[in-house]
Amino acid sequence: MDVPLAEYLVEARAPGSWPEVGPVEIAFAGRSNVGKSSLINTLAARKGLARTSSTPGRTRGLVFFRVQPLGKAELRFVDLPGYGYARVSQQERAAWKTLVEGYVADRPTLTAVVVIVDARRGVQAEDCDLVEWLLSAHRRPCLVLTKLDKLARNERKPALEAARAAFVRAGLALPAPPVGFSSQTREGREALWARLLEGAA
Ligand SMILES: Nc1nc2c(ncn2[C@@H]2O[C@H](COP(=O)(O)OP(=O)(O)OP(=O)(O)O)[C@@H](O)[C@H]2O)c(=O)[nH]1
Ligand SMILES: [Mg+2]
Repeated sequence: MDVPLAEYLVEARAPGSWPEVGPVEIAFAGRSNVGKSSLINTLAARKGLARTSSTPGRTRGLVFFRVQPLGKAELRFVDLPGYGYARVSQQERAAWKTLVEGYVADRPTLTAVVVIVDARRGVQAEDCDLVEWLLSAHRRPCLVLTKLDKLARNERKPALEAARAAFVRAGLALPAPPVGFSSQTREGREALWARLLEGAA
């Protein structure tokens, strides 16, 4: 997928300070350091669009990007701050919840939330909590296993199956099987674009 337009729009750090409602939005959520910002850059084919870092907790606010895939309507990508980082105070955790939940619950143009899991670590309790909450808020989760390059080829399919099984065990029905992805090799990029555009249509 060629992406002729990909640019930073704005970062919102206070609840309700979102940009005016416009094109359809797709949000990217997941544990701190899982590779959310890298995945946005890979989809957009722009190296430094979303800020990435090996230090967890890099993305603080909600960062909005304008993105237009070739021949399709303009969209927005929303990079959400990560969760599950141990060295964060109760107060910061509560602020995260207010910020993210406020956006996800009320944003009329939000069509999908991409839930990103580290293929090596697998699905964790917080990931299940997020998906459970998304489903209860009638938001469509799209599960992605990233950093697939860190697994041997023969470990990839079992990892995808294990992720799906973890949600089933938690009693959570995902609308579609997980997409395997790597920001390093760009594996899964076309499959994820297809999935996202299917949802946006
Ligand atoms: N090998 C490999 N490394 C990756 C991949 N995706 C991200 N990384 C690395 O993982 C680290 C975190 O990536 P980010 O994209 O900043 O992660 P994030 O989820 O946005 O992190 P926060 O904003 O801090 O929550 C960086 O060092 C990336 O280079 C991947 O697919 N493969
Ligand atoms: Mg980030």
